[in-house]
Amino acid sequence: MQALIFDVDGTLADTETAHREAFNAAFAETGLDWHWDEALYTRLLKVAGGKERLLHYWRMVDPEEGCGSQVKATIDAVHAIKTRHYAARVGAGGLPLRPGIARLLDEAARAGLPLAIATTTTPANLDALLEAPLGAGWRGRFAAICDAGTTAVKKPAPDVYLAVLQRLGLEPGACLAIEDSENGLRAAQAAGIPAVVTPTAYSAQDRFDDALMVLPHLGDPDQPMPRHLAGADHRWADLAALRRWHRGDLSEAR
Ligand code: XBP
Ligand code: MG
Repeated sequence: MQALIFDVDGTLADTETAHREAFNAAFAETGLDWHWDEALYTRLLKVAGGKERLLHYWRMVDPEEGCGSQVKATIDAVHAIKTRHYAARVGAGGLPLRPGIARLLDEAARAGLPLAIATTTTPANLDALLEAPLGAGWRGRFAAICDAGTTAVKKPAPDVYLAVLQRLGLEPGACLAIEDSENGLRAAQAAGIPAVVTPTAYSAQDRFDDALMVLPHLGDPDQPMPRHLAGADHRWADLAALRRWHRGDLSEAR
């Protein structure tokens, strides 16, 4: 295993409630009588990319208007407002990283293991989310960062993972992806990258066939994984465990 590739939303942090609230705040600010509750947003998350999600929803609720000539300009405007509301919610440490993320990033840095990000989210969201927990120089911790700004075609297409592999100069099988959703798992698999999945409440009902491992989270000494999942002495996923799983030694999972 020569690199770890992290998804962002749902993986580095459980962000989708903040995204959902930001979308609803943008609808209210622009006078759109839309409201995305948890059940609806869970379904809409099948469409990766906030702008793509808005277009999908608009065409679902108003097929005629959703295909009009002004749709792209309106979606761009609403999404820019949403991105401002999202930054207001998660900025300045508004949302913590999920268990094990800071610990693994530090361990990888100590081990000299290259790290990368493969996400469909908007670049500005990364700075808002990561500057506080990882510091102002957070981008320097990643050998490659590919997002909606670098890669237009969203998950489950492999494009963003293929872009990361190209920047890393590594073969897919030499890497391990950490994801939270079926779209993300399918994108990694389509790029030939084995993946560990840590679902959130929004993706709990997704299918994760052929994931190396499906874990509630990566665990920390103060937030261990449930014993039945991690085995007696692996109550959190450290690099040694990820390397074992990457080699195909999934004995803890039995
Ligand atoms: C999850 C997504 C993103 C977010 C919303 O990205 O699909 O679209 O839901 O962010 P990830 P934007 O690949 O990190 O799981 O509105 O900026 O798209
Ligand atoms: Mg995700």
